Amino acid sequence: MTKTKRVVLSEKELESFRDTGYLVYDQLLRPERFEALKEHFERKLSALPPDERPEDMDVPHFTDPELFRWLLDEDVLDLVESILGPDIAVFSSHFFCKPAREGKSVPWHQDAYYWRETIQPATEAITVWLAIDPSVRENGCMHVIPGSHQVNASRYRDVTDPRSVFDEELDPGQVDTSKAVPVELRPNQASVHVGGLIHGSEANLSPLRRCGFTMRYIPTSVRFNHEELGHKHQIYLARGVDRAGNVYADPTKSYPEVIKNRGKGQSYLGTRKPPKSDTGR
Ligand SMILES: O=C(O)CCC(=O)C(=O)O
Repeated sequence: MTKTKRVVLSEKELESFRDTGYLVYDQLLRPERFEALKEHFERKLSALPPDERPEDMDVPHFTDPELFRWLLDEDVLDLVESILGPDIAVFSSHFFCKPAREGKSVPWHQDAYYWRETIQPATEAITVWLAIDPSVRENGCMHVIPGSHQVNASRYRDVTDPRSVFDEELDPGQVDTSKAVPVELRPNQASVHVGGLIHGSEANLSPLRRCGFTMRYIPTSVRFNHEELGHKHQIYLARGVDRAGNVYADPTKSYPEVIKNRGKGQSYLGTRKPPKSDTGR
């Protein structure tokens, strides 16, 4: 049995993460585990029904428990633990795969805005964005606005661009694009960003596919709205103990009814209540 390597971010790296709202991490998975994830993804992509977009492979873990091999990978959880502390839940996952030449864009947004009715406080969620393909400017890598999680931005509008993955975006007056930084990643490099960080990505018009696997986590002190949304979403205890009276699903089980209840495509969970102050930041 191979010994787990313990990933601990230095105090300097954590300080920079707290200031900027994101970081880049090298070689997240052991090479054989990364290869296994890639192969698993390629199989899923080949089996995708023709009327489903590869950018919209959201919450695949609800019907594919094998994905917990990576969502609960010890090295990934060590990285997450060094940011969130010892009590961690898997909140969500998503393959954002932009096909070559016709890949969709992701509008400027803060994840916490979309999740405001699902978890509270949503700003405490983090996303580990693991590059499956090279992710560079040319093929629509993610861009972030460093430090934007610390400023108040909560005005959104409907998206009209049919090539957009999401249907709501930050009002352009709230995004200082002159400060945007491209997050270019090699396969098996990952970025981590906080729920309040402003980020987005352009359409992929290049000949190179761009796929990332997002693994999303919360400290278990964050409250999941199981009462209202448990039929459309589930969370999973990953490490430590519950701190908020949450209900957790079983990672060995498949939950096809959850997918069915969400409906097709990028469905917002909840009733689109206006953001509370803690989610709009
Ligand atoms: O993959 C992208 O371009 C955007 C991903 C994203 O919005 C996210 O991980 O929250």
